[in-house]
Amino acid sequence: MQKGVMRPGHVQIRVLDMETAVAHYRDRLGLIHTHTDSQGRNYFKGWTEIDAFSVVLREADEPGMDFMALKVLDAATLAARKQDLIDYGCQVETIPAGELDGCGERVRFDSPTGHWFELFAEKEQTGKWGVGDRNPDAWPEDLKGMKATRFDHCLLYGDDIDGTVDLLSSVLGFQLAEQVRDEEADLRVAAFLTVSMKAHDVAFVRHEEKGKFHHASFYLSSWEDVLRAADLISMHDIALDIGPTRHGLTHGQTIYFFDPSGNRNEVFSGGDYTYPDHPVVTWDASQLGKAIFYHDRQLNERFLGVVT
Ligand code: M3P
Ligand code: FE
Repeated sequence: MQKGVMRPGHVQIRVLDMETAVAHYRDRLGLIHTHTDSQGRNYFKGWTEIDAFSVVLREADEPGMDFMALKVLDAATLAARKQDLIDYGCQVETIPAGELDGCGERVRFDSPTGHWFELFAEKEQTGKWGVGDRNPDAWPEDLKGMKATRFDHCLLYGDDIDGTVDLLSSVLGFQLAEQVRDEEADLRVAAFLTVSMKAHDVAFVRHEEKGKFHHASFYLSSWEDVLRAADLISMHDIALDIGPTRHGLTHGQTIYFFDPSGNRNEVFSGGDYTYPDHPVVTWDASQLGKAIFYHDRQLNERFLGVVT
């Protein structure tokens, strides 16, 4: 059921060295670097995004994800969902407007997998970068690197994925679009959740440790652009994880690599769509190789094991 949660809004990622991280996200992924705040955090957006920012980098001693935020319809929805989260039993904290430059009040809450999420209703809108919304041209000519269009989703690793699926679906209106099930163990191994027509806005894989970050993913316009991203990864000796290939899950065309701090990034194109009446798509754990890498059909230790 719709609960007024629209879409992913931002992700705050920890990096070990800010200078090399800014160069990676700006010049290689091709995000627009919007500014640096008074705490030294750096803000970015994909060129098609209307809000002021969607990625925040914070310098820290360990890589990983601080939180992922979801944008809700309006202030009344934010207040209603805040109360629902408290009633559900989450730890809920209100972060005042302006703590992130240009962002309104945020409602931060924890989850059974140990990840921190946020809801917010308001953020400064700066429009699609370089084209605006009045007679917009097809694309800006001066994009860099992989020309990432938007922050699309995060994939997170944690122990109680059934608990987090229940929280996000019952309180925030997420729909389970795809999953991996181990029928022998009667266990859900992975869950792909959406609040939109996208195959996933956030996804979870079962893992013994709480609160782990597998990747942040950015949408590209075409398979051709994914292949071009692969060329750039070689040109600049970026640490490659896997790809270019296709996922069985969600059917996206993808490549994975690491930022200079060891956080995994994905760029992808295509993929399935989901309407509210669509049945859950299930992959059997016995087919996990094909579910993750549709071409290789083989699991890769680094892809499954390396998280920040
Ligand atoms: C994706 C995607 C795993 C599957 C990942 C799939 C880690 O990242 O965007 O569809 O099992
Ligand atoms: Fe992904």
